[in-house]
Amino acid sequence: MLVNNRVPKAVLFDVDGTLAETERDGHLVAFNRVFQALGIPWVWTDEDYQWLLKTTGGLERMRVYAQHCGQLQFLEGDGAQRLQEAHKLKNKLYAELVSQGAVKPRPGVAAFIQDLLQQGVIWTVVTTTSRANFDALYKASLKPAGVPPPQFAVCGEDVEHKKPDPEAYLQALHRLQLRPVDCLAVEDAPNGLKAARAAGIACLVVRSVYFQSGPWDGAYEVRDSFLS
Ligand code: XBP
Repeated sequence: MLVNNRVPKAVLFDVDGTLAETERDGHLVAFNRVFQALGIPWVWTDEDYQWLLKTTGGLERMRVYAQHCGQLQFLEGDGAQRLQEAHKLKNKLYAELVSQGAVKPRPGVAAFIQDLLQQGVIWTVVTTTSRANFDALYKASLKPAGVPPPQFAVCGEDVEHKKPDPEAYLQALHRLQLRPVDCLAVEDAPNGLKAARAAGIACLVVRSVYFQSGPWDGAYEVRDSFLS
């Protein structure tokens, strides 16, 4: 993949929706199971979740939903603690789903990354999901599909501000000791695109199920698949 006629030195991949349809096949399923298990009176539909994905971070997403429904008891005291427990349990269930094979890499992603490595390009992960989620996905889904390990993974715990803030990308650039112009980001969602662009990095968008329509302003290229 050329960016401005040059092979980039590093390609920085988002995880959720980009490497795999983790939101549809993992996180959303786990959220709804946890709500039922903990007696939280919420059932998120695909349509709800599409809107909720505008908020990055699982805990932040639940808080936005509580606010949206006017269920302010979940925003402080015992209620807030319940949401924190729900979030921990969601990630545990997510890891279980992933280890059971529920989340497959997106078609062509392994070959795309292998091809980069053959050209001497570094691949890294820049996500604001929890580290345990990426580790579970790598072990159970990406590695068995032939995806070599990334040089490193910047994850949600490493940053103060999640995407669309550029912090995760800036941290990756610092660790790589590379300039933005030497890198390419790969994202599936407007928030990720914004984060990459705010860090000055060109961004390839590979649209995922919940992000069929942009806005994709500033994208280097927008595709539907790693195969095209
Ligand atoms: C991905 C997310 C995450 C996951 C859930 O962010 O939005 O919130 O849906 O992960 P990014 P957690 O696009 O930066 O990878 O529950 O661990 O937050």
